[in-house]
Amino acid sequence: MALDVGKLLAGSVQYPKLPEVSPSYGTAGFRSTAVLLPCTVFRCGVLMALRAMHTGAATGIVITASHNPEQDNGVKLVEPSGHMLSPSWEAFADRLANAPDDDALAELCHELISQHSISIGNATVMVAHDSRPSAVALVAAAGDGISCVGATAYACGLLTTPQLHWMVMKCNRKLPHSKEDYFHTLAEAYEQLTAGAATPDEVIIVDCANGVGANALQQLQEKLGAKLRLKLFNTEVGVAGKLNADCGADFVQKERTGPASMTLAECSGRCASIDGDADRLVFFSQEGDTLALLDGDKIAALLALLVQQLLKAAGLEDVSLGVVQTAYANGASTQFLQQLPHCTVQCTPTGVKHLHAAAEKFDIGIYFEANGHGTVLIGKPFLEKLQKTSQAGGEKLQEAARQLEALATLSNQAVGDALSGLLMVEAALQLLQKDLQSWGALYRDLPSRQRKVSVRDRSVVKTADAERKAVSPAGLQEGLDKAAASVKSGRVFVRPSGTEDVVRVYAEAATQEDADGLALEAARLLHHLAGGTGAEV
Ligand code: NG1
Ligand code: ZN
Repeated sequence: MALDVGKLLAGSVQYPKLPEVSPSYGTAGFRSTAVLLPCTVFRCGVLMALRAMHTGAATGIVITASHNPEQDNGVKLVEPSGHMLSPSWEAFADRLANAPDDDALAELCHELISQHSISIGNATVMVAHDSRPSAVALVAAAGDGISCVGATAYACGLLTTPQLHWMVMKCNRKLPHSKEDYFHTLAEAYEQLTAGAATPDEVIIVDCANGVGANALQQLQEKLGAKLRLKLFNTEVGVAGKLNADCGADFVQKERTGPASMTLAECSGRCASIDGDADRLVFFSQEGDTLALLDGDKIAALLALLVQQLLKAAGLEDVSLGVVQTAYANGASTQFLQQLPHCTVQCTPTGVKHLHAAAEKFDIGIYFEANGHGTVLIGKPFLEKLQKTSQAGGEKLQEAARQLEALATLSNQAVGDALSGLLMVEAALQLLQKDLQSWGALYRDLPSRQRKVSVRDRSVVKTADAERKAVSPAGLQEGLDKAAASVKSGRVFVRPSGTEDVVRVYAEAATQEDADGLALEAARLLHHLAGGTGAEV
């Protein structure tokens, strides 16, 4: 069938492109103030419908701006595999979002259809949203985009981002994929993985960022029963002004403090914090004046130990195990992981699409960003090997193989997932017999400092070597090298953000004072060489 241009134009005219808005597909899709988004989201609906027709499988859209403030919104695009939109389509997503008018949009659709020989026909796009008030209008915009090219929008309602990714993946594998199936699968896998270990006495305190994760964790708790007890904080979902406000994983990780609404006593328990769409997770515990933070790096280290223990018990030490990080990983975590036997450590650019792709190359790939976004990927060839072990080996071997299988089910194979991560961490603590203190003591973080620097045009900053080196503007890297060499264990890099109009600076050193000084020097170099506006944000 051919594209019904009349229908496309009739839809498109309701979502005019504002000339002053130039959307850009960033680190994780499009994101901006919600009022500027209807046109972009409508066009994403069109794109994902065509992607579904091209692949012959369901795709997905999540309306969310994650940890950003409530007035922002955004759109995350989901492949039939459950992963994020294929990078090969990102440039096209940009062009589509920036088409100046309806005719230009129709022309681009024709170009995409002919370039990929897409046959217009039945297709499904699954659409979910987080708890932002702007979701209603944007879900409608996505639905209109999907239907005006002849596909069906399947409204999945209020979900966490990873839940929708999981549902798309399972749907296309023709496996049970309802919201209920998600909770059931996670709870059952957790039970299998921890069978035989003592149920923890401690209640896990979870800061839910006043976001959709609060609802999801409540449902998960119902399935878990007495196996794991959660006490939820910041659960005011949909209450104006509350989402991510002084709480949530991003706040805790960046501010190094517990959520404002929680008392010191509450923060001194076994605490976890998730973000507004529940794809990031960090743990923390107040110890006197300081907050012990167990971030994505620490989670990766803990899960690497768990995987190694299970592999050893199953007699499967010859498998390839990789841990994938970004340049933001604390240098102490990289060192810790590098000294683990049979473990390869790799660094990729920021953004889970890069980490995920690298992790997939290992039999078992663990990936985490320092901010707590990540998962454990366990590939099919490995699972097949495992099944043979289960059948052939003795009782102990079989038990470990079953646990590895349970871990493969528990870890979200589509994308980083705070709920799945929470259960993986709890299982790991039980099976490795650790508490938050001994987990935290695996290694000591090097002091670090992050800054955001406002420049006239952040695209003048270009990087290489997984963002660890600045190749432009000229002289910047030389300046950074000189500054880093002047302090003990100094490391510093800068990169343009993919979600905000800033250049990010990361510095670490043996002392906090030196890390702060290094970050300040990098900001000074940026002002000087990249046209800083003087604003430090
Ligand atoms: P940008 O703004 O490109 O640094 C941030 C996070 C990413 C990722 C994305 C998507 C940092 C330093 N960067 O990207 O890790 O989570 O947002 O949400 O945390
Ligand atoms: Zn998020």
